Amino acid sequence: MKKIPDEILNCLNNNQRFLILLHQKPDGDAIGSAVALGKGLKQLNKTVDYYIDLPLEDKLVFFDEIQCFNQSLQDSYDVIVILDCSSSSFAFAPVEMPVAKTKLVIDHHKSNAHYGDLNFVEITGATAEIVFRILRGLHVELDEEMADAIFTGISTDTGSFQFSNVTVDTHAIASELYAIKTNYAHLSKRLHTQKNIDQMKMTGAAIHSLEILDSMPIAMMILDHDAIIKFGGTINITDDVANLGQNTIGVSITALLKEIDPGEYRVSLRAKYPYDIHEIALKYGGGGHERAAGFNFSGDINQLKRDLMDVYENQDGES
Ligand SMILES: [Mn+2]
Repeated sequence: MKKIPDEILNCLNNNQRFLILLHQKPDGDAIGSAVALGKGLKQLNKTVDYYIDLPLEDKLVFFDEIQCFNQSLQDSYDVIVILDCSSSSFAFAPVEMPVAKTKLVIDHHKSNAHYGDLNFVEITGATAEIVFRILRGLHVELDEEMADAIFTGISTDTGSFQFSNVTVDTHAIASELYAIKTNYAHLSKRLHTQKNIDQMKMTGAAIHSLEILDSMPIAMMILDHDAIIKFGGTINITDDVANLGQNTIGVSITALLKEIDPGEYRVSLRAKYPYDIHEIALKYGGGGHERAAGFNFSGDINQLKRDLMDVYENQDGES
């Protein structure tokens, strides 16, 4: 595990008044990193304010420290720390940005633009891994909430330790968290498995609709408008639903169609290597990545099926 550079630790040690910012729509890594670093700085008798994009996803609303989010801001700070955010335009920041001597960026995204006065960017599983190493470097003693915060960051950004971004450091840090709290099963279930009853029923409706296209490794799921209304609206369609098609053995491409208004669909596409579904999303005016993309759609579903089958037929055998 590489040491955190002294200039980063000195910046945190030798200043007094901090403001913590995150990316817009903060995820588990952003929130976990903020809670752990904020509480760590307070333990060193620093003052810490947070300016965070609310509301949070339900599964993240359990840290006591959240009560300190978005209290009144000062006009100036010694340091503004921006966590888990690859560019300044993606940061959630006050319209009137307080002045600060130093803008410190701490992040794990390869694409980070190094937009701070001081930047610590390393490709790790989660920003929370870096925050853990910083807290160790500052000789902060982690309490159970801080351990939960680091675990939340790592666990959410690594898909519960399933993604290819997991390293020996990820597990080394996780193992150190067990010296602070002996059991993370409850937290893991909260972050990855538990849903409210409407979210459960919505997921069930999506699975019930699962269809394999013409014996190809392509899955389609449709949540029709009635199902979406019946189970509490699109807010209850959890992130993992599109992945369920992909979890079906033999499936390489999945389309989840959400009928947000009658005849109007929001389509989420997922693909496994080597298939690239980004082009279909572009064709329909959407966007995304090679393996995860989305677009709005109101046309003929049979044409969409044809397009998906063409991706498979045209890209099959390529690598
Ligand atoms: Mn992250």
